[in-house]
Amino acid sequence: MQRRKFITKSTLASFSALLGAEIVFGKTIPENYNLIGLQDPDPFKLFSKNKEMVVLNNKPWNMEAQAHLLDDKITPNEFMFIRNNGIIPENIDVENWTIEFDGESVKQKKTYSLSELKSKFKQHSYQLTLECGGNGRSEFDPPAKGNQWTIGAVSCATWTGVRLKDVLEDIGIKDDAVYIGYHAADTHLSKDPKKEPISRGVPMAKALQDETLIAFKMNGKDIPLAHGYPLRLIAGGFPASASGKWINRISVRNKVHDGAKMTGTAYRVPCKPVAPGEKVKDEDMCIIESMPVKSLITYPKTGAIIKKGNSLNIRGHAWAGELEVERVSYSIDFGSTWQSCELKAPRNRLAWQHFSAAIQFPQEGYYEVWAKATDAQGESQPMLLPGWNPKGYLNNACHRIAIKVG
Ligand SMILES: Nc1nc2c(c(=O)[nH]1)N[C@H]1C(S)=C(S)[C@@H](COP(=O)(O)O)O[C@H]1N2
Ligand SMILES: [Mo]
Repeated sequence: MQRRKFITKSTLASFSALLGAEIVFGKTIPENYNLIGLQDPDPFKLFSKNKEMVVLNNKPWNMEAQAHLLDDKITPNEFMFIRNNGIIPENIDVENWTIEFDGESVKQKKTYSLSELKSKFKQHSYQLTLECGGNGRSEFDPPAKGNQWTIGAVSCATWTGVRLKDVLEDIGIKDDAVYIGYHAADTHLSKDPKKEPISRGVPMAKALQDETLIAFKMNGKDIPLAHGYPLRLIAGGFPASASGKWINRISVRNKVHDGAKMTGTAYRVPCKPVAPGEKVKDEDMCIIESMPVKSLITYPKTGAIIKKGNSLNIRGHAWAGELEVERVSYSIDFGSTWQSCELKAPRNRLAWQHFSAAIQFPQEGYYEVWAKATDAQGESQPMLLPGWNPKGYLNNACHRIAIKVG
């Protein structure tokens, strides 16, 4: 007969430390037992996300959508991807939340409370596309480390806040300003308070655009905690890593901001194309700015079956970083021929655009419907992978869905 094994004294002690309480009958806990108190909370409930969202990581929390979940014209919270580099701040004190402006290129440091920001400056709302620079990373070969995003790290919600440029004007900026960098309240995974999980920014020209906001509302409500409550920077069209969540400080720099994840391979790609797997010198890496043209078929869901003779109405969104999308085409013959989709103008600059098409199929069988967008400068999506880069950024390959007719 085998004797039941119990957890060791040292495991028990570490469990108690993690729980912050003595486990009173701890001695009788069997080996390899999962204490409820140490299990992860349900992330769908915790973040009010739809059950079909896909969790890529729990330390830190990272979650993506699937194409069909992004069908809404304005992305609701339940379908919005979450990308965290560190630990979400706890016990946020909104009443005393402030944002400080400092750096070499401010005439004077200045701090605003949330209510000052809201009352002193005009408020603006824009629908803004946020796509993680690593969206699509899972397809690169050789593979790139990091969250293995498929296609779901993109959103387009309505953000309300004050223009960063109005605040910068109030503060007074020196002529040598080059870049702004954000600082935020999240904690580094090491829990070292001296380390920031991420501190990125944008060039001055981007900081001064009308649509660059210090936002306090998402889709008309307080920003959800996971998305930056109570204050976040929004720089639509740039990799979403430039849109700092939980921000409490913005530095106006007289050089390119050198905060966490601004250097090395982080959010930087080879300035010129390289062979897959090639080592790239640091000076040959360029910071990602405007995101490339891309599109997503959000209806129907891949695998849909339609009756013979019926036409299929597809729809989706297309976006092109800082540019407008000029055209979206679809193909049902693996890219041999392309037909035009109907394409709507964006609600405002930097918002994704909606496309649709009614497709006729020549006969029963299996098809793949491909979508391809082209931006205002004539740049189109590649059908398969774009250029390889060390961290697997900027995969803007065409999206496709499978359809059976008959
Ligand atoms: N403070 C802070 N801001 C942040 C991040 C973070 O980890 N901490 N992640 C960035 C990255 S990499 C992305 S893609 C977006 C994701 O925004 P979301 O989680 O609201 O979708 O937030 C950016 N802002
Ligand atoms: Mo990101």
